[in-house]
Amino acid sequence: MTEENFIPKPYTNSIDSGSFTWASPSNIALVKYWGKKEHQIPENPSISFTLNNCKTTTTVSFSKKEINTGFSFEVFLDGEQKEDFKPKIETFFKRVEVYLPFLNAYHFKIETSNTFPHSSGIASSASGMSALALCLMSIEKELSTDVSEQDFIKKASFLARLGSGSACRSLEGDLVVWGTHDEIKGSSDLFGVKYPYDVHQNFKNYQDTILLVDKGEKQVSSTVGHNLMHGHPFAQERFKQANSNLSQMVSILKNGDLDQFIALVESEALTLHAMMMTSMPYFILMKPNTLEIINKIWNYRKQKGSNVCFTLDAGANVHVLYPQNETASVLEFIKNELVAYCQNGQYICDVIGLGANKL
Ligand code: 2P0
Repeated sequence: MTEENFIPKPYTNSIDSGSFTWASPSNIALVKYWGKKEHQIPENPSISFTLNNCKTTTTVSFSKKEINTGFSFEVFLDGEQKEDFKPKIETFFKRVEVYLPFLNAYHFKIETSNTFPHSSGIASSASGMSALALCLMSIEKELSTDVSEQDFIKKASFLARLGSGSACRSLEGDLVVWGTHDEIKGSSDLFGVKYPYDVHQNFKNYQDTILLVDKGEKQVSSTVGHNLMHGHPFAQERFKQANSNLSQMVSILKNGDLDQFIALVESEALTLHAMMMTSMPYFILMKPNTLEIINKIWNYRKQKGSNVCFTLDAGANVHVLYPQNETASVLEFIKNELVAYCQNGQYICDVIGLGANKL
């Protein structure tokens, strides 16, 4: 498939106004996307768990304009107008205009809210951009007669990617691959696909407790972060490693080997941060409490023979991952030993989920 396949045929229906609402989750990468080419094409394939509780709900209301004078939209977060959200959406609209030619014909009111605190350091771009892409696809579906369920999700993921790369992994569950990989059937640089192979029982209802270590503004925007991989001395090796890690992940997901899973997932997290520490300019996005938590997790795992492990996003928060059968004991450990390292003692319990849904 190529980008051209996503340009729609002339619309057959006409519609003056309406409104659609979608809820879309965040996701946490196991093999990380870090580095992209032009047009939001990833340098390497990635795979993520779709989350269940960390979601963005977005309503897009639209009404036909009298004259086509560029994009016209307003954005609200929790009922409050957000001027500072507009540039990112304007950029998104420009990128997707050729694929959604109706964007110029309507005025849009975009109302959004998150189930997680806005400045929690949990990226809302994945859930936010996927929810917005889905609402726009619902409008397109009204304007066209022949959009299959499969094409709908594929194009929504394609559009979400153009808003924010990782957003294309937030439409379906419970594992999603984005980026072409020889061993993963149907995988594409253009959109995320539901992981197509067997997944061992060990990974069903896998738990993710997000420890909010630092809720401040992101030190490095993801766009700046990805750009740091251009000319990075270790970039090519990293991209190769991500490919081979994804190959390994395919067998781990099949055989359910949790020791191998833990080693791969933690290594991916630390490699992501190592890339940032070794770029120019360089950044340390972990905080002292991030390291305290990592060491506590390692000690606990050793002492108790637990399968708990961690992963990180491009920030200081820690995602604590563990199998469902350890939920009670790991939550006890988190409360007793890790909450002290969270800002205001805050953490969010999540579990892998099934993807976005229309409300
Ligand atoms: C990921 N992250 O795979 C990686 C790991 C964060 C750490 O994708 O510039 O918001 O919008 O394409 O997707 C965060 O970057 O970046 C990210 P853009 P995005 O989840």
